[in-house]
Amino acid sequence: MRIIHTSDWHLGRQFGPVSLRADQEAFADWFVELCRDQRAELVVIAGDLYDRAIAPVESIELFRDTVRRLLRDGTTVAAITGNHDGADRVAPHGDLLDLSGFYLRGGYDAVGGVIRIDASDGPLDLVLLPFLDPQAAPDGFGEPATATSGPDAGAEHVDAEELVDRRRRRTHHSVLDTAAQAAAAKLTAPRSVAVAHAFVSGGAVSESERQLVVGGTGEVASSIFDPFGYTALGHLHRPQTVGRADVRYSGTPLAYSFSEDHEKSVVVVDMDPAGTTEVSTIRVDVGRQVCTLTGTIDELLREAHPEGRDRFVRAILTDRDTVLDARSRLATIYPHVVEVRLQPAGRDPLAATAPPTDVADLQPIDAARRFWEASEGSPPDQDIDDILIAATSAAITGTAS
Ligand SMILES: [Mn+2]
Repeated sequence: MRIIHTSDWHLGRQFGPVSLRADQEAFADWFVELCRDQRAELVVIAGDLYDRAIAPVESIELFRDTVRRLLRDGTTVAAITGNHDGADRVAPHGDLLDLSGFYLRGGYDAVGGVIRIDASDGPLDLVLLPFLDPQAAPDGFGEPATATSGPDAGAEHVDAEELVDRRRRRTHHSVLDTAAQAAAAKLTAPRSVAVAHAFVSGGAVSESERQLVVGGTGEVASSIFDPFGYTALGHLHRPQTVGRADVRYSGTPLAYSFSEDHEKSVVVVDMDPAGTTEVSTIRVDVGRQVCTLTGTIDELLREAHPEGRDRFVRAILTDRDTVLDARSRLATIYPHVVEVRLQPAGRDPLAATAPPTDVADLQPIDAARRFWEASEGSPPDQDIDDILIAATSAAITGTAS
């Protein structure tokens, strides 16, 4: 059977100030067409269906319409919620949707279950593991180092203090591991697929994701997925494998930040009746790519970079003098410029903030000179140095007014 794996559609997302609605609609059309051409039997969408917990109505309609078209073509569809989705709003009718061949799961409700798919070449066990917030777990779920942890625990009496302590010990790893192992114990088909939304250790983050991870998602070990034949992951926006070839992130279908200047793709998994897989990727050829252009404004306007005409552009201007109307001037050549950053040549913002190692021995005037050089790109000239000497000695003797 053929499975197509995608994730992180983030419907409703903006790129800076620009709506991505048209690009997301183009992707949906492209994707439905692809699944038809590829004769996919099962489509899995590994979370972050929407960009925010309360998604715009037009995004909900786009998602529904896309799933409906896939179902109409005879494809089974499975989707889980990610950390961006409001699970309670996205998946409350999951059990009803099962009847249509659309398996949608979110939150803790049905976690640990196995869905039997009867494919053309035999049965498949499907395990849906949505993003699980450890703080929202039911008591007794995913608590490490207790004999009673597990989805069926909770019958024994524990006092309030112990409950709080157990809650504190729960992690993303412990709740996901509990859910995955509960499902693994119920596998009976000769092959299985897990779908999860998590940050698996060893995965490569891009600039844009680091914030998200620090903000909410702890790491989980890839060994959680050992029991499953193929694991379709969502959360990281760059396509990649983690641990083994059959544990894989599809990445987003579109570039959602300037750090995503890599190719976007969906994953095609061919699985034989015994569960042996052959995995390949197909490049997504709709949507706007991104690029970062660096130079003075005159350079960027004069030596027009042809790749920038079509793409979302981040311009890093190295002019040492003030640049007026940079965005509108750049837009005459790069119509999709969405970010302009000033980074005057020779100045290194990172060097200016790196803490010196010998700070205890440093005299104030030396610290001032170093700071000047780090932020301006060259040592202070005589006039500036006089000012620095006056300022630092005044600060020491307390004569500053
Ligand atoms: Mn995401």
